This record gives sequence, C-alpha cells and structure tokens, in this order.
Amino acid sequence: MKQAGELSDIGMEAVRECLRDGIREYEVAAEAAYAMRKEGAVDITFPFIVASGPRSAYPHAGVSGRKIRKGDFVTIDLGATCNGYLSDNTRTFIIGSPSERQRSVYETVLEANEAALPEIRDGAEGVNVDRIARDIIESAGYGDAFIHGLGHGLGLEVHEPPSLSKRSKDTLRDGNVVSDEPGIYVKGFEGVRIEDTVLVSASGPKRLTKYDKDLDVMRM
Ligand SMILES: [Mn+2]
Repeated sequence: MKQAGELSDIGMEAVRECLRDGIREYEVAAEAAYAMRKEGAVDITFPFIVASGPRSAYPHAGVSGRKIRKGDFVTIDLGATCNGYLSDNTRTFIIGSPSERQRSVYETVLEANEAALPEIRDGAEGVNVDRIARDIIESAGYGDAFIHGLGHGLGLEVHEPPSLSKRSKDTLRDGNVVSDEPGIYVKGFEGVRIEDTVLVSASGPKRLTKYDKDLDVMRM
C-alpha cells in the first residue's frame, strides 16, 4: 500500500506537469494514468476524477471534455493498484491566482484534513475523527457543503470498513488504512477536496500519500 501511495503521488506530479489553461479534463486523466502505469501501477484503482471549475462542486464528477480555464479549481482524485492493494489520493489545484472566496474554502478544507490526521490512531472512534474535521468546516459556515463522510477504509477494495463518518460505529485499529478526505462543494460556485491515504500504526498515523497541499504550491 506504501508503494501504491507513492505511485499515486507520481500521478499527481504528472498532473502538475500538464495542467494549464486550455487543456481538457480527459487529457489530464490520461497523463496521470500513463505516468502511474509506466512506473509500475498494474492498474488504476477507479475511474479518475478531473473536476474543473463549476464541475468541482460535484464530488463524483468523473472526467469530461471540458477545457480547463484560468481561475478554475481542478480537483483530481486518483489511485494506483499495486500487487492487489490500492491507494486513494485527491488534490485540488488552482489555475492562476485564487479569489478571496476560493482561498477561504481551500484553507478550510486543508485545516480539516490536517486536524483529523493526528486523530487517526488505534482506539479512535470513526465518528469522533469525522467530528473534528466537520467542526472546522461547520465553524467556517460550510457545514451543509460537506456532504460526505470524512473517510473510508481501503486495502483490497476502494471502500472497506472502518468508516469515518457521522454514522460510523467503527473503532480504528493498528494496521487499518483509511482515507482522510474532507470536502466543500458549493453548487453554482466550485468545490475543494483534499484526500490522503493514512495508515493507523503503533507509532502514530502515517500518510501513504505525501503530495504537497499548500495552496501556494497548488497554483499553476
Ligand atoms: Mn476516497
């Protein structure tokens, strides 16, 4: 799974290299898949998401032929399969300079992602880990726009127990691998999701996806 995480970061770097004003979403998805397969991914984990501009307001937007434009958020959700095990990795890029609203939405999601990370430990309740991220998004006024759970287990399948969500009854144990993926989705505007694959271990949470996520680094 560590290797699958590294391959997904290679995919994200390929996205960075090709993202520009005028490129189509499906071209970006193709570049990411090619880079990952060339480095040893035997498969891609699921149909990638490349959701740009208004399409980023939909968490399961898939990929379209839309041309990416200056000022767009572009949410990339991808994963690699390696020796039967999976990774799940999401970053949101911005083409050009963020508006004030884009910056505030992005920083809120990043804060939620980072606040949840240290709580992904043996013995933690899934509902409580979700709550930590959700509180941050609610305080920023976007509670209604965080329309899914914080995370899910993964391994041989993309979605496995344990879950991190409002309704989760699961307790995390050493050796579990879960996603940490808060998001804000505003129809008629845009959306942001930031996701890491995280290992629960005796020495604390370990991110298996390590790609940068500071907004200044995500500016293309
Ligand atoms: Mn996921």
